Amino acid sequence: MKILHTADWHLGKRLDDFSRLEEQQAVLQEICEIAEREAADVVLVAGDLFDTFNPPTEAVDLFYRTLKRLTDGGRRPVVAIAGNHDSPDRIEAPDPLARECGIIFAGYPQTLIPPFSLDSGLSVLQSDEGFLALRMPGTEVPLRILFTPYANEYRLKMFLGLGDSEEELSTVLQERWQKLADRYCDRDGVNILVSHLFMIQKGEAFPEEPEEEKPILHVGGAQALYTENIPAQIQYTALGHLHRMHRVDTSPSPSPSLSTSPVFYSGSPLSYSFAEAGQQKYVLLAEIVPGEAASVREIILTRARKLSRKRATGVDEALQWLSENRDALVELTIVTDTFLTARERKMLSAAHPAIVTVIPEVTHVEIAGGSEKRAIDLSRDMETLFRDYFQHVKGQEPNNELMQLFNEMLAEEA
Ligand SMILES: [Mn+2]
Repeated sequence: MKILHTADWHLGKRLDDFSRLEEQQAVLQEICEIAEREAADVVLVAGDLFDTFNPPTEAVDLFYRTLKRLTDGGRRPVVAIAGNHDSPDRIEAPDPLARECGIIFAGYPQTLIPPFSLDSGLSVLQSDEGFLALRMPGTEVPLRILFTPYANEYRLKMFLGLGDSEEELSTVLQERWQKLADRYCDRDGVNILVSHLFMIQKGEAFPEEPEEEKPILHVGGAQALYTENIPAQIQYTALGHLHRMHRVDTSPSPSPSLSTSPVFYSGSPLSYSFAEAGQQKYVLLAEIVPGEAASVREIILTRARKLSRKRATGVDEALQWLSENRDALVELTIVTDTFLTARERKMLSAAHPAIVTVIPEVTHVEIAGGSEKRAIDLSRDMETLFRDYFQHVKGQEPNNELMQLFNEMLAEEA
């Protein structure tokens, strides 16, 4: 059985003033082509489908068209769960219609998928809160999916019937998963877990989260979930949330039957912040047969733009680099001994279509002290800064007439 694992599409997300819609269209088309080329049997989208609770129309449009194409006329089921950026109700709203196409949405950890079957041969064999068993056309092997969409700690504990209990979330989720696995996951089928959570291998350091993903730490920081919480029956764990593709663990629960049971974040299909600059993006293809270890292939995505962080010394070096990297979205730091002039800023933006941010890193050459550099203290008042600047550029103090003029302009500006 071939399982295509992707996550963190964040449809509708922009980078400051720059729309990413065209890139999102291109990279989702790429994912569709991969599913078709590899003849994937099922597609998992592990949360953060949209970037906001109320995504723009064009993002919603792209989302449904992509899922519809992925289903291949109802033959290839798509299972999509909510992440912390998604509205669980919105995700589940089109469910009755989506099921007709072979798309299964889960917004909550306690979501119960009603059993159904399609003419294509796809059917939901069994269903429980946070669990479903699927039969795909052309195979007798059932696919069992434990699913846990994102929920904050409070909602998760309410669902698990814990109220305000102090009990560790990891312990109670483990018990919940184990109960489902013991009830439904034997060696006659393929057994997987899909979730949008912050999970690490016990004893490992916390990986860096993208800035905007920080809030979820309350499910992961004090209340870390560990790969050892995953039941031994599970052959593959498909995670969403962290935007860097990586294997969290190879063999979390030593199982007598499985030599390995990989746990992966697929990562996002596009770099969404400059913290992800230079990252390669992927989808994952897990191939699994009952009772055996999954093998996982990392497939590179190529159609989104690169995010580049460049630190240049001086405007000339920056211009040179920009001309050689025209396809990237750029965060540019310029080390300069004075402020950037309006003309220089103009030259920079004329040299490249997608400079998202320019950060001048101003050093200052003391005329008297020779070539020694020091940073300018920007907290000083405007008049002092101007005197300093004038002194630097002209090598002399501004006269009183000039200072008067400057103060007049400053007053008018205020
Ligand atoms: Mn997330």
